[in-house]
Amino acid sequence: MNIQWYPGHMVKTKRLIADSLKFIDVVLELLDARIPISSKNPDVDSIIKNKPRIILLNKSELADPLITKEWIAYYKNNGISALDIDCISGKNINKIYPLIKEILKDKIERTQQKGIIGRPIRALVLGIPNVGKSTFINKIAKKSSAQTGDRPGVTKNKQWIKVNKEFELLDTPGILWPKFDDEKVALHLAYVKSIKEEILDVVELSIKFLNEIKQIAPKVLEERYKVNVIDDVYAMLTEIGKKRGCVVSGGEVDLYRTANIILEDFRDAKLGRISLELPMDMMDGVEANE
Ligand SMILES: Nc1nc2c(ncn2[C@@H]2O[C@H](COP(=O)(O)OP(=O)(O)O)[C@@H](O)[C@H]2O)c(=O)[nH]1
Ligand SMILES: [Mg+2]
Repeated sequence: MNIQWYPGHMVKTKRLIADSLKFIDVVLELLDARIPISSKNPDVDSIIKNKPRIILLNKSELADPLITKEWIAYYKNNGISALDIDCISGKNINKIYPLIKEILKDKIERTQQKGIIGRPIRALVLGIPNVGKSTFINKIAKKSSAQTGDRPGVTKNKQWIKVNKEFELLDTPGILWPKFDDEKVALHLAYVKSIKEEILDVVELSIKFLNEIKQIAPKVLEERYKVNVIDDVYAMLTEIGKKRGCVVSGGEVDLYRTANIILEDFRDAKLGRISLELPMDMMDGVEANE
């Protein structure tokens, strides 16, 4: 599988983020709770340097809650503040500001000692496309002020969105391009739809997906699709297609339609809450998952 995506954008993005950093006190780094490794841009640490940062594991209502807990503990053990959130129910969104105040406690005190009052804390939201940056900004600001969708936008003049009297967000989130030299990373990004689908073969993608799920949660496939989990994943895909009535005239199975059903089922958590990456995988990179 050969995936080329967003060529050349990273340089521009890095510059935009670097420009914004001088105006902000804290970075909110959004990751996808199902794939915290693949949804993280490895350059982010060098881009934000030593700016205080909070990791937000978004879409956590789609991820395995026990594994998400492990991730939060993992970050904590590594001295990184992290919260699991979701922008649908708003879980933990109200814990973000108190956490920021805690992290910036010393800085806030110093500012007050200097006699500077009324200066809001300002945050920058960062993350890869589709991780939920715009939705998050809308949710935390409780209004539809940021535009949702995949369109990477660039604003010339900085605009701030008020969350409360003391806390503002830059209205333009920083878009980080995911890195996927590693096929596994590319696949995981495609499963959660953070890579545009049209550049991938959906049938091939679903085969890889079934292969992975077969190993981590075989029961899920048996229960949802009423098929036997077998070594021949292509045969399994065909069987799922038959069971789902994805049959074209002549009795042939429409694999394309079947593949889309399976991937959409995963994305909507109809296969249950599945996390594809564990803190344990950090030891040897995501390859350890295999
Ligand atoms: N299930 C779920 N979907 C979310 C959540 N947050 C955002 N989304 C969806 O993810 C998609 C991408 O969101 P968007 O805010 O446009 O991502 P952006 O590209 O990072 O700005 C949209 O369909 C959102 O509705 C979440 O917590 N849970
Ligand atoms: Mg957006």
